[in-house]
Amino acid sequence: MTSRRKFLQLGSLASLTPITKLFGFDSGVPVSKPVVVSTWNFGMAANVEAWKILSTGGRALDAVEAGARVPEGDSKETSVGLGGLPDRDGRVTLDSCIMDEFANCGAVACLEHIVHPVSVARKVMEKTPHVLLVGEGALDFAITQGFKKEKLLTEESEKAWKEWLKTSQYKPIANIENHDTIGIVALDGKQNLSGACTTSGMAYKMKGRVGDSPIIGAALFVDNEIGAATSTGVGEEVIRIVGSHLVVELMRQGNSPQEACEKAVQRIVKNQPAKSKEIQVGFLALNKNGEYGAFALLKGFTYAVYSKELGNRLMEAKSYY
Ligand code: SD4
Repeated sequence: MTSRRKFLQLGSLASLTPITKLFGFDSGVPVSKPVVVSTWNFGMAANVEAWKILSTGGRALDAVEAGARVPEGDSKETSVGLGGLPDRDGRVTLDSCIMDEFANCGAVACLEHIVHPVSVARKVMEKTPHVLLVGEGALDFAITQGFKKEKLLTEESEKAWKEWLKTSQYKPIANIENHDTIGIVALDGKQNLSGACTTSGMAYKMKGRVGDSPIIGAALFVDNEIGAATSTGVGEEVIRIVGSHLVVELMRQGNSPQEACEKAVQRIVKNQPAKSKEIQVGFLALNKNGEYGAFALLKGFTYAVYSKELGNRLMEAKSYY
């Protein structure tokens, strides 16, 4: 499979820290643990931070959080964290979740003013009896945990929003900046899986709109016996099929990560044949053996893989259309 994929870019070589060899294969290419995969081009930079943790024996949970924080803190990324495009009222509202190898999970939705929602999601997981906090409650909780309130709307994003207001038409455009979410899943040296997902959601969405990204089972699911999956694209379509959970369950039934992602995408096509031609949804999955796969509705879905053998590579997923 890998040989048929287009390698878009070769990144730096992985650290040579001794790592137990495993037997993951992507159609012939062995992938040892640890390994991290993440969505879109910015997955390359996210993987570099995640790899620093994974290659020195760290935990997948710490790696995925560190990776997700990269685009969150980058004001030039207009679809995640700081600099994210706002809702139709000009508010930047963030959705994020995280899940570990014990099925612990935490999430925040419609969170404003905090640059790193993934870290707030982790605090929800670790410090509260709950899984999901939203809006004002999530913000109040973040403040109690020491997060600083900041302005997330940058000059550029405000300008783009004001331009959008001239027509005020909500029409997500496939593969461009109004819907790139980072989903990141990793398998660490102890063969434990974790994942995280973070986004500013669909640009110019309705006030209060929450997508798939903070919904455990939709944009992220981890089952440490089987594998982990994450999604990107039009969240409503992912929620309708509980996409990432579906991908993991398909892997449980014996499908490879690639087959599982393809079957989940086919489910969207079956449900919404006409609409599915015009929107983007992509799934990315990693199994317990370090085998990965990705598939999207439309062409153009990229993802980054980092392992000792491969280094950091940007790949283009195959697509249904
Ligand atoms: C959402 N799934 O809010 C997110 C957006 C996204 O790539 O993934 N964009 O629906």
